[in-house]
Amino acid sequence: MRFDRIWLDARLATLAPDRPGLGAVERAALACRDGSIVYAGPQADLPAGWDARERVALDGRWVTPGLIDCHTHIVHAGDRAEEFERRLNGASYAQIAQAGGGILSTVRATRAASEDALVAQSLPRLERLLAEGVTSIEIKSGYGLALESEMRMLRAARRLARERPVHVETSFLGAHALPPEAQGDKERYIDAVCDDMIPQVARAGLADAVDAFCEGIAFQPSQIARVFAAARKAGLAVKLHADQLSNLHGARLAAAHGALSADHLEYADDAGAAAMAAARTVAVLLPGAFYTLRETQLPPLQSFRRHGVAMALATDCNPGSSPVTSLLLMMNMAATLFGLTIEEAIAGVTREAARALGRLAQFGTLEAGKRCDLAIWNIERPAELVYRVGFNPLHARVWNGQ
Ligand code: DI6
Ligand code: FE
Repeated sequence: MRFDRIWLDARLATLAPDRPGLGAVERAALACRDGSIVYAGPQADLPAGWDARERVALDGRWVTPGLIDCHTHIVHAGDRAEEFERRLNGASYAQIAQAGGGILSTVRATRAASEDALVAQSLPRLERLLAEGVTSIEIKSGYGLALESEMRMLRAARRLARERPVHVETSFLGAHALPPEAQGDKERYIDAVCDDMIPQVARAGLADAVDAFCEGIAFQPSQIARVFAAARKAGLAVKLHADQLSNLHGARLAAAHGALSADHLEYADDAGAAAMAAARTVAVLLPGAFYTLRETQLPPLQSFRRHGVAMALATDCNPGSSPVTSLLLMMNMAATLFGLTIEEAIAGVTREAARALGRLAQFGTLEAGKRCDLAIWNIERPAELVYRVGFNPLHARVWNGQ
């Protein structure tokens, strides 16, 4: 067999679902052809007579699947440092939102930015993620809140995939907040999201999924249900910002609509976890927002484990509640603040993040047939990826075999 490239003398954390723990293989080799993994396993078991155009000796380095950030708002304009100062002086996130700041201040900046400006402002954030071995990223709209500006955000997100070697999944988040011109009429704005925005975004091929924010400061479950029905009609998968600041039974709602994921979930309850397990909806934990908002309510981890809910981890990179561009830091926070194990933290940014995007068949593990997305690390043991704070041990990143 002739490979394009082979990495030799590696230690693999394959994350293969049929193997225990991280699916570790020592003294391993990994080979790729045409951008896909064609072999990942013991070096001694390589098919006889193999040959490769290029050989890379890894001297025992660990290889994980390329990291996946499955929940971000990295496309936006401006920042909210001033709001951060206000929160340090005692204002709450919800108070600032109700006073027309928060998400709406980013909406003003984003509406004023051209597509080029959005790409230019988002690239440095993307580059920080790539420098830590990220090979796939989900990007949401939600700071336009009108057809034209939402589409501009999604086009900017799609362009990032052409500007850098990374896979981008986009989510339309029109139901993120009520724009000022709606003058308080949430029902009418949701009409526009369902009847106008979702069909047009879908027709333009700009979104892979539809997301929404179910919260007192955003939209009610009945309004979210209408958004999800419109998404289904347009052939798009759904996901939900659920139970972040209060329990509106968003976890149950997401599960009832067969959502790929329900995200945040600090206020979700055991019944919500059970419903998610039955619907195979992934729990996406976002410790950056928990930390930034100084939340004290922990997501119901024991319920997720007991019911067998898959758990992913992401940055939620956004200018307000999670100005974070480090997935490694999220792994550390998820372990220290939420109590995730090392295996859960690593699976959460690889296999389970791919599952949360509905892409586990394409990437997220080191198995033959998957896209050859790798992160190669200068570490002695996998726990080091979670243990250090603010240290990046990436040796090399491989995307699509390159
Ligand atoms: N929850 C979040 O954490 C982000 N959006 C959401 O629905 C925050 C967005 C922001 O504050 O700009
Ligand atoms: Fe978010």
